[in-house]
Amino acid sequence: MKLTSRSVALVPLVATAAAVVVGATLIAPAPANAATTLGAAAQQSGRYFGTAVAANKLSDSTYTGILNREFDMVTAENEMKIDATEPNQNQFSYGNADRIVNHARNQGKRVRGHTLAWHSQQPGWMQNMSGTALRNAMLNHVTQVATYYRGKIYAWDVVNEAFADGSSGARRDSNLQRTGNDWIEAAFRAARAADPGAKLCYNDYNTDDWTHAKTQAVYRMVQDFKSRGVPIDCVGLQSHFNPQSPVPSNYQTTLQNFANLGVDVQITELDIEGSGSAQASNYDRVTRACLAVSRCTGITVWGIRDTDSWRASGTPLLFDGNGNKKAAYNSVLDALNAGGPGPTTTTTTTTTTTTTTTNNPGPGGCTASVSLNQWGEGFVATIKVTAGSSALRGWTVTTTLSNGTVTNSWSANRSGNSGTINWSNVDYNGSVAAGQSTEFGFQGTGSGSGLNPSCTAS
Ligand code: 9MR
Repeated sequence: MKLTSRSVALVPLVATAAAVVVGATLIAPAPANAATTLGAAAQQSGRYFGTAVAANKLSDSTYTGILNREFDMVTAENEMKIDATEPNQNQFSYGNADRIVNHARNQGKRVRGHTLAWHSQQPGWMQNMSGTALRNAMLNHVTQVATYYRGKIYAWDVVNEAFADGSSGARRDSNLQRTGNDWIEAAFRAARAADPGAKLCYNDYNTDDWTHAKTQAVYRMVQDFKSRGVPIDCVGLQSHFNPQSPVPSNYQTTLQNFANLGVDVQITELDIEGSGSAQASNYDRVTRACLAVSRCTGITVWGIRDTDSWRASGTPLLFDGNGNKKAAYNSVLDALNAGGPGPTTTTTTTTTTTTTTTNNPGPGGCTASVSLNQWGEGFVATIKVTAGSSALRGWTVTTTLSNGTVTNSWSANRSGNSGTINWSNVDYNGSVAAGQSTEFGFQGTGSGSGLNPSCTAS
């Protein structure tokens, strides 16, 4: 092509401009106050940077060294799953989960709970259940575990991976799904009742590309929950990426669209297979996408070193097997240091109502109060028993259930399932020091209003 005099004249100008930009990039000093760890860098915009942790690695000093230094949010990789926390029905086991939670909290880190209801990693007894028995067992599990950790969890993955892959946009078939399409919202309601302070998330994978049927289906569910007042606070995008499932070009759009529904968005299990600058650039894109969405509140990577990964052969993490920082680490740190609008601070709203009745024939008396989470067809009630001016050796609580039926209860003996019900302590919660409290709970069908608990000390 013959150059016109005009295009010739432009060439030096463009070249000069490019040289200035390159020169500026090369000499630009690092910001004097750039943070030097992932957690500190994320905190500059009010976000967190977390990792999955395995309890059996807490004795590895390289592992804990990086964990303690770099991350300010922790997810138990397997230890809070149903098979770990309720290996036998109604026998709860928190040893390994507690090891992780205590380690995190002792180090001033927060915890994401993963996960309360899932088709996978169910204990054998649950795999063999169906129908109402399974629904009740699932709700009991949600209630018990969320109650046990009440006050210690920043966000719960209440339900994990409930949608099918592919183009159907349907729910995933599972024993839980076969208990009825409302199992997800029932789980969220039970979680809210058990831990009103935790953010409640729906978590899934292959929900990163805005055009995918699965993404759209999850979006519609969250939209529906928000419109009907089902308690949901956040959506977790697992974001496991590899050459077959790369970071989509519309990833930020997906994050923003979920956020626009009025929920927080969290990247919950990030890993990106690859190496070198290609991997680093993908990590940069994901980090910047979160920073660009004000309600993207944080990022969690699914492990610390490549050798800790569930996909170790894909070297998908930020540290190599020796614990050295990879190029991907530097790109994430730099992106976090570049900042972004802080996440919106949101407060969790709850549908809990509380009434208190006092009755004190015992030595120092006791009080009982009810925290009730009621939805259309059922409820979960948590009763708090508080000792008066002297210690309790035992207690009895009387409730009135005029228009409902108890289907399941925990941490108390009970006399019946409707009408006037007497509840008494079990062996481990009868002794309550003066002024201290213990709790029991139950779920039921129908209405839980008017329970009017009264407490008698013994
Ligand atoms: O990383 C977890 C691995 O150790 C387990 O063997 C596996 C079993 O299902 O679960 C892995 O974690 C998964 C997470 O709980 C949910 N999203 C997918 C994760 C990777 O499989």
